Amino acid sequence: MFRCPACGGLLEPVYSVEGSPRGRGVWRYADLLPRSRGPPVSMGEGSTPLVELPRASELAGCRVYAKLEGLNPTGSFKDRGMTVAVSIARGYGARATLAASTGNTAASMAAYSRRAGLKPVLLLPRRGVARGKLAQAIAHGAYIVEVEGSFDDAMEAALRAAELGEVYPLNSFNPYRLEGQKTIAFEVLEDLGEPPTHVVVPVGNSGNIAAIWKGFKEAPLLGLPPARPRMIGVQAEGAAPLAEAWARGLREPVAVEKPRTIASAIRIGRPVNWPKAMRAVNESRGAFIKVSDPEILNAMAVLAREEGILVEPASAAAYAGLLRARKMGLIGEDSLVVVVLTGTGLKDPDALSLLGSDTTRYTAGPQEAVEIVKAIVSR
Ligand code: AN7
Repeated sequence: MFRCPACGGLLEPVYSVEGSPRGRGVWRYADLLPRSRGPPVSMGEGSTPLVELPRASELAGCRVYAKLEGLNPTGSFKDRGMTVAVSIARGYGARATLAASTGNTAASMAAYSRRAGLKPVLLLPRRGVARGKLAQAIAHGAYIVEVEGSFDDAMEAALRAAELGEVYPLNSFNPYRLEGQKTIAFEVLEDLGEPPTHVVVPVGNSGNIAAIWKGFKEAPLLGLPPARPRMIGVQAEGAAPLAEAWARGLREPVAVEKPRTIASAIRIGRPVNWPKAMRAVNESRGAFIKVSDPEILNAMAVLAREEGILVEPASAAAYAGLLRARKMGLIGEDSLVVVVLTGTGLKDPDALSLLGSDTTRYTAGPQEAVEIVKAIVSR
């Protein structure tokens, strides 16, 4: 399933029709989305805010806008792909859905599958998923198998289980997922008013960066302005199969056996969509780069404290990547950069707690509390 019968490669839908955007959200671009039998399984995904980041721009030394994907129904960009793929699954008459996940796909597929009346089955790396994401999947009544090993081990199990044919696979090797996710590019072009020079995206299984690039290439079919931003894919140092390959000039990812990073969403050592992602970065004349965990936490703190935007570590990696790319001279000061902030910070309380500081917290009785407030504001 989802492999080319001739060469075994990844599948990619193409469109010959031209259309124009109508309505809101992902389905605003229905003319360039796969059609399913029956109405789409939708709950308002897409049409997320594109906001200017004044302080983060100053710090980066170029104009920066953020696409707030954490405002999707289940808190990440995954909902864009899920509305399309789950609609197709229901149209096919599937009864159960399956995915391996580092957490956000799990939450999204569980929610959309239940909405469609399908039974969600998840393969999750044991102890590898942020608490809030696991809680979401549980709340939606997903069947959860915690796999001993990494996400990549869970993915291997998912590929084998999908071969059984009894269950509809919803990982991003399913091309319908990426069709929904490409709408990020359409929205950026409509909302920014001028084409961005760079789009910075955190990379795990590497589907999203490929999806967004496909969106930019198809945008003229919708009457949107042509744009060829450089796609910058950011990985965490301890889980950087693509950034490592890029640095060494290799054409294939350098597999990571035991991926490590605070950014659990992108703790992935063998990205399944790598051929599409490599092509996107090559065609757009972009780059893959990597950032350290301290850089990720710093970026998270800047976004939270200077901009009021709470994201998870994987999303903060994109902004950390922009700072790094500016220092490397990869992105110039005249650039107009869109950073895709892929998911909300609310799902990962353990990561958030690393941002806190003892010097700003007090315990006191009501009387003493007033004195402390006085002292703080007069400081
Ligand atoms: C917040 O949920 O792979 O490069 O199983 O949750 O398309 O994989 C999540 C990935 C970036 C990377 N930011 O996107 C999963 C999963 C967040 C994410 C990515 C993920 P891809």
